[in-house]
Amino acid sequence: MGLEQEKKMAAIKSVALVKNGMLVGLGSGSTAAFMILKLGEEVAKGLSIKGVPSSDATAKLAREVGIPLISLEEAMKLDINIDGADEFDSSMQLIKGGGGALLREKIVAYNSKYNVIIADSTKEVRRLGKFKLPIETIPFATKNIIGELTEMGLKPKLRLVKGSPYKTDEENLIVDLDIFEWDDIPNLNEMLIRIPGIVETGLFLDSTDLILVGKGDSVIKIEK
Ligand code: DER
Repeated sequence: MGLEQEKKMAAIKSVALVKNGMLVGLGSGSTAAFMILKLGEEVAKGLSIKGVPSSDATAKLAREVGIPLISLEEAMKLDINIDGADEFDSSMQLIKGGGGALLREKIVAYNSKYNVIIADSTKEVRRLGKFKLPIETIPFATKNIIGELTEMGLKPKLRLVKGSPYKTDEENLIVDLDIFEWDDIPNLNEMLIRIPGIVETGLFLDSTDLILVGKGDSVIKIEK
């Protein structure tokens, strides 16, 4: 099966976990988009849920398929959150943020009782960091942050789109880091978060309850 099919199978499997009356976190990215399309079909057949989108792009797609949306503050606590990932390892640690939505994604995940990741088989890695780690930075501090992280050997690169700095839904800037040589990931995360101006990192540590991975023509379950 191709990667698109793997994404789709994992997405469809995740929707089976969504029950009537649930408040659902809606992730961002191409795999999450398959989940939203399937969820829209179920809503059209009578599934009664409310969704909290983790990005403006996800909110747009969810509206197009008829998923009723509420704000995070209206929901307060979500029953389930379904999102994609850029990488995951055997201890279910993730790198996310390839789509630039890491801040709201992490906020939604934090406020969810149960977190499900859906992915194709290329996302499973033995060691995090082949995918560059995105961090979200306040523009006022971005240049200084890049300077400091350069000195630390993290090879920071400001994310550009068509030659201009990529702007997140919160109007912040994304910097991508090379962390492959870094052994102590939790320590790296703590250190990054302490730097003023770094709003959040794409390291999602100990926040995932279930990973559904499309592999060939089946879906593998990885859980705590
Ligand atoms: O930004 C993210 O973390 C998204 O979930 C995304 O990068 C996942 O990638 P996908 O488009 O392959 O699902």
